[in-house]
Amino acid sequence: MTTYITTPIYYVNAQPHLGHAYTTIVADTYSRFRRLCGEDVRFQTGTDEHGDKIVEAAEKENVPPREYVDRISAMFRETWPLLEVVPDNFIRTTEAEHVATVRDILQKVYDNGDIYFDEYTGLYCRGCERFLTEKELVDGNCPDHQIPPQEIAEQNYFFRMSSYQQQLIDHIKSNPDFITPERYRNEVLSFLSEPLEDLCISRPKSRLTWGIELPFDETFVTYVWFDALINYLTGLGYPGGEDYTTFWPFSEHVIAKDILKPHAIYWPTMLMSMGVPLFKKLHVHGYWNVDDTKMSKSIGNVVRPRQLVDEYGIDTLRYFILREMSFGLDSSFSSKAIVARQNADLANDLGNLYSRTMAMVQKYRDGEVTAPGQPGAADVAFRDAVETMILSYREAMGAFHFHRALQAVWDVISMANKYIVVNEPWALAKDSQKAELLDSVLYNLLECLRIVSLVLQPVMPIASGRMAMGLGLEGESEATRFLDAGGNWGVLVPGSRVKPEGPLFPRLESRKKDDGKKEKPHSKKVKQVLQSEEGLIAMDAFQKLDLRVAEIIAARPVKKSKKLLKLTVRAPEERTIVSGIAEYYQPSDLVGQQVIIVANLKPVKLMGVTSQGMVLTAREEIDGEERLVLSTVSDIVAVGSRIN
Ligand code: ME8
Repeated sequence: MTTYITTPIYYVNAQPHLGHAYTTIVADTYSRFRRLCGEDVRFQTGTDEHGDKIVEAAEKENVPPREYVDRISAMFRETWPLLEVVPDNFIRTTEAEHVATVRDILQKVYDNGDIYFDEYTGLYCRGCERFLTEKELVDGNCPDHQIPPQEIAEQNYFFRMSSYQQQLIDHIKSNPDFITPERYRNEVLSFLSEPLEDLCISRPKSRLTWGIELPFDETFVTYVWFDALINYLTGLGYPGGEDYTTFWPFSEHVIAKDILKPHAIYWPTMLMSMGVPLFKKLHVHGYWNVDDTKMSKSIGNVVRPRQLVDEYGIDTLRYFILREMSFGLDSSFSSKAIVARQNADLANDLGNLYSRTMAMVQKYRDGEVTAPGQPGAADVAFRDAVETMILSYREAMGAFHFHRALQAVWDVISMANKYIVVNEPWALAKDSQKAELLDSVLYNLLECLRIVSLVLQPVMPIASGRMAMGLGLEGESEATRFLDAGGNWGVLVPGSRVKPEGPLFPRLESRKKDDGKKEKPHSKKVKQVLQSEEGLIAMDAFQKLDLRVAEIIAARPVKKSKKLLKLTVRAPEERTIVSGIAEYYQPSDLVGQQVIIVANLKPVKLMGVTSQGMVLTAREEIDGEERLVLSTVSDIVAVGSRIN
C-alpha cells in the first residue's frame, strides 16, 4: 500500500501558529501511522509565496518580496522539526521547478481551449485573493475578513471551470470518501447545486508583478490559487517523475474548512481539464480558537508552536491537539485544558501504568522479562482486549478520527491499571506457589505497554521511544513494528531486561504558579508554631495516628453532593472512605491509585454515608483558587503498609 499525504502550503505573510501546527501534526501523525502499517509513504508540506498578500506583507517590512519570502519560509521549515514533524518534501512556489510546471500546465489547459480572455467586473477581496459572489457577502462584507470587497473591472484570463461542474458532482456523489467529514461534502454539493462560474486565473502586471508569468501572455501573472494548488503535483515531479506515478493515485490532502472551495472545486476541475486523475481524498478539519475566541493578531491571542513546545513539551502538545479536537469540528485551546490532559491522561493513567509495571518487574523479577505461565481465561481476556483496541485504533486512525483512536488506547491503559489492582502482584510476590501467576501478570502488563508504545508512536514519538527503550527494545526491530492487524501479541522475549529511566511525564502545574507572583508567605499562626514550642506535639502523640497505604478499588459520586466521592479502599481490609475530592478527580481515574489514609479515625456519617477514615490530600491555594491533590507514595507499596 502507498500513501501521499499533504498539508496546505502556508502563506508566508504570517509566522506559523497553532492552526498551521495542527494541520501539519495531523499529516505527520497520519504518515507515521501509515509507515507503521508497513506502507510506502510520502508526506509534503511547504510555503505559498506569490500574490497580493505577500507583496503587502513585504512592503510593510520594507524589504523586497524575494528577501521576505525567504525569511518567512525558513521560519516554517525550521518550526516543523521542533514538533517532531518530518516531511519528505518541503516545497516552495518560488522554486524554479514549480514555476516551470505551472507554466507547462497553463499552456496545456490553454491549448485544449479551457482558458479564454474576457472583460470582467467583480468584487475582489484582497484577504481571500479572489473575487467573491454577491451571495457570499454578509452585510456587504467579506465573511472572513469583515471588510467590503473592492469592485474591480479588468480584462483577464478565465478557466472554464463551469464545463466540469456536472462531472465533479458525479464524482463526489459516487465517491462518498472523496470529501470528509460528510458535513463538508454536503457543503460542497450544496454549493454545486447553483450554476458554477468560470474562474479568473490571471492578474494584470499593472496590478501585480509578484507571480508566475502566463506562458501565453507576458503582461499577466497567474492567479495565486491556480499556482499554489499545482504544488501537490510539482512535489512529485509531475508529469515525468517516478514519484508521480507511484504516489499520485494515493494522494490525500489535509486542509481546514477555510480553503474548502479551492480544494474541492477549483482543484478537481483543474485536474479534469489537465486529464490528470483526481486526488483520492480531501480531509477537512475545523478551526482552533483560543480560550473560545478566534485567534487573531489584533486581539493578541495568537498561539505559537515554539512557545507551546517550550511550555508543555512536544509529546504533550501533539497528544493534546489530536485528543482534544474531533476532526472536522472547531475546538478551543487553553492552558488549563492542556495541563489537565497532561496530568490526568499522561502523568496519571499512562505514566503510572508504565512506572508501576517497571517498578514491579524490577522489584519482583530483578528487571527480567519472565516467561508467562499457561494462559488462563483472564490472560486470554486481557490479550483480546488489547488486540481489539489495535483494530479500533487502526480503523479510527485510517479515518482521521484521531480522538477516537486515542480513546481506544486509553481504555486499554485504564483496563491495565485496573488489572494491577485486581491481581495484586504485591500479594502474589509473597506467595511462592503463585510465582507463575505473577510471571503471567507481569508479562501481560509488559506486552500491553509494548503495544501501547507502538500505537502511540505516530502521536507521541519521543515518549513512545522512551517506553520502547524502557522495555529493552532498541531500534526498529520486529518487536517495535506492527505490520498486520492480527498476531501482535507475545513479541517480548523472556530473558530480556527492562531499562526504565525515570517517569515518562511529569505532572504540570497550571500556568499561574510561574507567572512571577510570589508564593504566599507562611501564615502568622504557622510562623508562631515554628518559632515557639506552643502548638508542637510530642512524638507519641503523632504515633497515635495510624497512617496506612491504601489502594482505591472503587469510586462513586455521593448522591446530592458536588464535593464528595465515596471511595472503597483496601488497606488491606476493605473500607469505605468519603472524601471531598469530587471537584478535582474523575471517579474512573482514581481506581488503582495508592493513597495514604488515616486508618484510626472514629467513623463519621457524611451525606448519609459512613466514612471509616480519611484520605490525606494536599490543599493548594493559589490566587484564591483551591485545589485538593491526593497524597501518595513514590513507589508501589503493599497495601496496609504503615506510614511513620
Ligand atoms: O490558505 N485552526 O494558507 P494559510 C486550524 N496558502 N487550522 C488553521 C487555523 C486555525 N485557526 N488557521 C490556519 C492558505 N489553519 C493557502 C493554502 S494550499 C494549495 C494553499 C491552517 O497560511 C489550516 O490548515 O492561510 C488552513 O487551511 C491553513 O492553515 C491556511 O493556511
